[in-house]
Amino acid sequence: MAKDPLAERRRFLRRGLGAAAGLALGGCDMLSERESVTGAFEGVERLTMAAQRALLGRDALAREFTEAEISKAFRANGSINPPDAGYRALAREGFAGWRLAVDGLVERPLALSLAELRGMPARTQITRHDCVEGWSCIGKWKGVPLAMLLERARLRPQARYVVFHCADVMDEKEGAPYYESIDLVDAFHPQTILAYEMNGRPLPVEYGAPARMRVERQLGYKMAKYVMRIEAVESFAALGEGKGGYWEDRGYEWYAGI
Ligand SMILES: Nc1nc2c(c(=O)[nH]1)N[C@H]1C(S)=C(S)[C@@H](COP(=O)(O)O)O[C@H]1N2
Ligand SMILES: [Mo]
Repeated sequence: MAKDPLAERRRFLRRGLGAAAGLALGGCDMLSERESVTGAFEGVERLTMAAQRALLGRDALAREFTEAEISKAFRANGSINPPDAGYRALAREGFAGWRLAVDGLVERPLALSLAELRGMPARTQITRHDCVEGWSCIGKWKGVPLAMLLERARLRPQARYVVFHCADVMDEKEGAPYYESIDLVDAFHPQTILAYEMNGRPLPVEYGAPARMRVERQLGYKMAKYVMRIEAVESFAALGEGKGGYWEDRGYEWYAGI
């Protein structure tokens, strides 16, 4: 997966969801037939976004777990060590020079240091991460609710989506950076946080240092790692291939609700 993510994903797209069974995992669980089919994935396949939200409610919380249920080894997936020069330079300095931009359709653009983020009100949650490849891991995340960042920046009324721009360029030939987008329902969901701690420690590089999204009602690919910039937009049509995210541009559904 780490070596050639695109090839892995193409296999996934070709063969469908059931085919991921048999991957070797450390400390994480393959979703059981029952859970993966009825719990996570059929939700995406069978229900429309509107139907799912009508059934579950806009603010329904994802299940939270106990400390004892935290996976011994959380699988790292996708980019795990961005080679990009700018990112490497920030990482060498312990991200002292990193600034999170919050901009786009906002009244007051922000540029926040890690220390400033850590000084804001935080939420901690122990949740299960479900990847479309068919594995899941439970981890504890601490971070700033995205709602607080958006409130501080003051969204303009035209804003309809929030885009996460990441430091990792996925495909060197295409030069396509990882990005993702969510709508305002997910953006203001109480479990949607910009996490800077994992299992009680500063977020390690494999998992998206210095900060990554947790969007707990969505599949793993929505949870952007290495977030550099949060942009409020009216439409994501002008970004990438126009489908709202790196994997969406390669065939995944934009709405990955679980
Ligand atoms: N920037 C960035 N974010 C990313 C990815 C990535 O490759 N780059 N992979 C996504 C996918 S498919 C998954 S399953 C999760 C993996 O997060 P983890 O490494 O903490 O398991 O990150 C998501 N966010
Ligand atoms: Mo994933």
